Amino acid sequence: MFRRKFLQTSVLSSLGLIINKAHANGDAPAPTVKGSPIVISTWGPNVKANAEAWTILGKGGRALDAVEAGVKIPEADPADMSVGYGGLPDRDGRVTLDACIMDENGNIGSVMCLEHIMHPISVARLVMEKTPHVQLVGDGALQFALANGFKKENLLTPQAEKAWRSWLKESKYDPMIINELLKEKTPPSGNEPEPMPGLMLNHDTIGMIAKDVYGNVSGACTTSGMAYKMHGRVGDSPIIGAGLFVDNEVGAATATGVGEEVVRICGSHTVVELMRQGMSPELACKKAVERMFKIRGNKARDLQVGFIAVNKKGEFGGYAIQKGFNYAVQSNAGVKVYNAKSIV
Ligand code: SD4
Repeated sequence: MFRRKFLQTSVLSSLGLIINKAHANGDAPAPTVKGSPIVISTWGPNVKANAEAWTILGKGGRALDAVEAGVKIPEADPADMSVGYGGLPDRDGRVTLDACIMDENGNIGSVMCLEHIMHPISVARLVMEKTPHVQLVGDGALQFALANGFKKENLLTPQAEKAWRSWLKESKYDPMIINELLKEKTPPSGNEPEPMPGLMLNHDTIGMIAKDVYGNVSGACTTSGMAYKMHGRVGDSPIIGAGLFVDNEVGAATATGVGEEVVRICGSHTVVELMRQGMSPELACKKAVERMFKIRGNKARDLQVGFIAVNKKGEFGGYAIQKGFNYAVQSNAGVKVYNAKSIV
């Protein structure tokens, strides 16, 4: 009896200590919506994707189904030039897509460098559910998609082709490229985030994490990757642990921005593990960003990476290297776009 009580007390007090430490580091506790499902996506304009996810979550549906349905919205949207159909191509003019998905049971699936398929997230889910593998790339991923009834389509829109042709004139790869076309993109009315500085506009990957009414957490991440990348380049987005990570005991995290930097620190896994140690979602995201600076020094200063995270209590937060990163949240409390704090 005494031993059990002692163990309980010491576990609780060490938890308390960790939480106090987190707050001492200047992190404000995130708002909580207890018992409510919640969905969070990178970038303000993804309120539309959240709304689709909410049609499932709000009716008591599974987080996994919600995140898949949600990210299919930007995948099919030709105006979203960083995801799916309409995504900016690689330097050879090929639209190559990356996506991954993870559920509450640790099931995972991903596709990398997949061409001609509008919904890579659904192919990733099939990899998870129908194969003995967790990742398929390039032609193998395409063959798998076609064998499972997906349609082969041209994903290069005239607008994306025009942008690529004008980039070809100088052919200078810059992960922080200021793309005139993306600059014109407008956020949906009624939920306008602060204007996003042009610098950040090549980073529009959707990472979506959700907790359903049962308290289960899942996530999805999908992108056309960095514009004008080398053919075959894969970033963080389809890599479990980098672009996305879910642990149903703790919560979930996802990333956007220069994928090379996220992969280097196993970003989303790092955020989830920091939450496991007792940090709030925002502080965990901040510590992951700080780790990038520790490793990369000033090289990280000119790049953009943003993380978002949610824990099992439904607390959420985000943090980025640069100003201008925002994220969209939907729960029973409503729809809101938050501007993330940043290190620079
Ligand atoms: C990548 N993280 O491929 C992605 C890029 C991104 O909008 O966020 N683009 O590195």
